[in-house]
Amino acid sequence: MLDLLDEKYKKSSVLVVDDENLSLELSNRILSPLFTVYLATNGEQAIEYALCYKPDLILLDIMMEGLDGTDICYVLKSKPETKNIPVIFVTSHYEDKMQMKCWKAGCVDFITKPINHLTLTHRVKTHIEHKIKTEILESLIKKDRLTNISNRFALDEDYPVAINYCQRNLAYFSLLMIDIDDFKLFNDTYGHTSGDNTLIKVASIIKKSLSRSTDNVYRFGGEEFVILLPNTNNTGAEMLSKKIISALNSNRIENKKTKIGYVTISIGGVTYFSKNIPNDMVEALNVADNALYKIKGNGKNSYFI
Ligand code: GH3
Ligand code: MG
Ligand code: MG
Ligand code: MG
Repeated sequence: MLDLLDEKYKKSSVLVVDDENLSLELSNRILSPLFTVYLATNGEQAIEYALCYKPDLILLDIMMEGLDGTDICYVLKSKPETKNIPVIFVTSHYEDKMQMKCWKAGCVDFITKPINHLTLTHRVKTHIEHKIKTEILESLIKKDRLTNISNRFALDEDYPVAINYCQRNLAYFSLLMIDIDDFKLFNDTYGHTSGDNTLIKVASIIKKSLSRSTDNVYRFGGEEFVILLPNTNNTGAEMLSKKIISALNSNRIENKKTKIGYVTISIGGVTYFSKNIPNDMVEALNVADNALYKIKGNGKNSYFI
């Protein structure tokens, strides 16, 4: 994790927003030896640059023509792309009423003008480090350690987001449950470490078969995976199932004690239309699991949706 922190820290950037060129130049001189620095002189430019460059921190002047600092902060905090970027207000106006307005707008800190070189450097460093650590931790808790794909925690988080769009718009939604066939036999034949390596391979084959950015695969449990497919009807879900099964079959990972002789998977799925998509994921999982059960009893290496 420390390596990752180091790497991200070296690439971090700061957006400085101030309508006075002298202040901008001073901050730029202090920060540019350490970070990539973007400079904006008004609110519109600040929002545009924040959306475009996704800086790791924003230093925001309060008193400006047009949109002032707190207005800008409210806009940034309302957009999903910029809401997690920490904002530090840089100001000479520090009375309580103004301070409260800034905290309410969502800032993480203040720096007073005239700017002190050491305070600016260390406040910025501290907040950037904190932001990067939070991002790393957030991504780690959502990843399965073995296969490096999303885990069940991520599935719980992503399901409501995935179905929301489809429920509101007249869109289909499909969910697939994948289970490796005769995997206990594989472990018994080749050992647990080979089993782990096969899980990694299967996860990667499934992931590579997904073509849309909104499709995602999760490790659900031991040798079980779940795929969420927003905007996908029954035909689409069947096409993808076929694609994954044939991708795995063409890899011919040996599982010699089975009838077919290599590792296969079975897929059970469910498709819903718009308002019919259940808010409770367990409902969809149960239907997919029942479909999977049918395939297991029907010779495996196939799908049923
Ligand atoms: P079926 O075709 O009916 O799915 O049979 P199966 O043997 O795959 O199913 P079962 O549920 O009986 O066994 C699943 C096996 O998956 C049990 C366990 O040995 C293996 N397994 C689960 N998680 C892991 C893991 O993280 N690593 C390894 N190597 N094996 C695992
Ligand atoms: Mg100003
Ligand atoms: Mg299983
Ligand atoms: Mg199995």
